Amino acid sequence: MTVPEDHPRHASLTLRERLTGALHEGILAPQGLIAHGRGEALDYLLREASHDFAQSATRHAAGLLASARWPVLSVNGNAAALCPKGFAELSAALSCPLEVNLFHYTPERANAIKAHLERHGAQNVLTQQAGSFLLNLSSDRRLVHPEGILKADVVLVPLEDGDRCEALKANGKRVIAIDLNPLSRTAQMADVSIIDNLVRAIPALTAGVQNGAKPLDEYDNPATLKAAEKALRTGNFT
Ligand code: PTJ
Repeated sequence: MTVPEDHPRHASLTLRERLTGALHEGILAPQGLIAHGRGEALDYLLREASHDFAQSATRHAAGLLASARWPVLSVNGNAAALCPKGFAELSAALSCPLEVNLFHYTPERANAIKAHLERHGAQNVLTQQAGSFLLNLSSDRRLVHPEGILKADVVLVPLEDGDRCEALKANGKRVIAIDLNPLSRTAQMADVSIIDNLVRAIPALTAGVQNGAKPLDEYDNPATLKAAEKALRTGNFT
């Protein structure tokens, strides 16, 4: 459906349309709708805004990505459905690959996501390559590409909850997570956790990279997580 421009929840309803469309195109896992609902609820509590704790994490993350030896942007079904052009632009700004990495993996869906990203301008999209595995991980997120996640020193992990962040760290990588839930395992384990909606965080990262962002001299991720949790629990954003 076309969401009326003057609807008070236009932006949110448009994202829902993007996701349901992506489900029908074989890009989104059905479970992705449940994940999105959780994110929507948290974003509602954050008043759908990027707060100080998100902005400083984003600045630091942009600096880390820009100064990385081999940055890689991991993309799952939700990320591809919500923000395909944004990922293409961030990948171009960093001259780095996007890599499709899925929890609910099928080769058909990985290829559909790659084609979707390319339709939105992405130039360098990797999928898993036979025989390449991330160690210490038993889910299908272990399937990687040797010129992508396997070789990366810094990996951007958007919107997932679970086992992979720990495995990436055990494999010596720095992890930047984007997750609206500061209590998720991924957010807790990452080096930098951007507690913000992916659709705001990705363009902000691109702007940071284009404006020559450098890593902050001092950055405290546990403090970021604490500030975000406090804001969510109290509704106080000062
Ligand atoms: O495409 P696949 O097969 O790799 O599957 C992707 C999903 C998202 C289904 C899978 O990774 C999953 O089940 O994730 P979870 O465990 O539901 O975790 C998703 C996390 O992302 C939760 O902490 C949500 O709060 C958060 N989240 C949801 N929407 C957004 C978000 N964070 C940032 N921006 C969003 N738009």
